[in-house]
Amino acid sequence: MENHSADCIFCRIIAGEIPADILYRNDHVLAFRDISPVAPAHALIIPLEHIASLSDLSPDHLHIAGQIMLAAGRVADILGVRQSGYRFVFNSGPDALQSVFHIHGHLLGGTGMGWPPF
Ligand code: IU
Repeated sequence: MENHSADCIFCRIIAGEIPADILYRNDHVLAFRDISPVAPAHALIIPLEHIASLSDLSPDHLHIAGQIMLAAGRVADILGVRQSGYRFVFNSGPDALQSVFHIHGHLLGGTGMGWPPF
């Protein structure tokens, strides 16, 4: 696997070393249910390639960034929230409370949400 990090829990989920409730996988991304959901539907979409955060994306990652966005609609379908609506959120850095440093989009749905989110 490209750029696999043995120290990264999400790389270990990708490698099948740690169990996860997998919803979707293709050649570029993996989606699984968040272990501590904050909404009735809460999935994480991650690239198979280890990239630490949104801020570490470069133009070289254009294809993988697109694959992550494309997967959101597919995962929303799988979770049954495509029609009702959902939010796709990337926490990046300390103020946003990023805690796992393998880029992941939180797909949140299954309930009405407020705005702004703080
Ligand atoms: P954050 O954006 O980095 O704060 O989100 C990390 C998420 O990863 C958080 O919602 C955790 O519940 C979730 N998670 C997980 O689903 N499985 C794990 O093994 C670990 C964290 I560690």
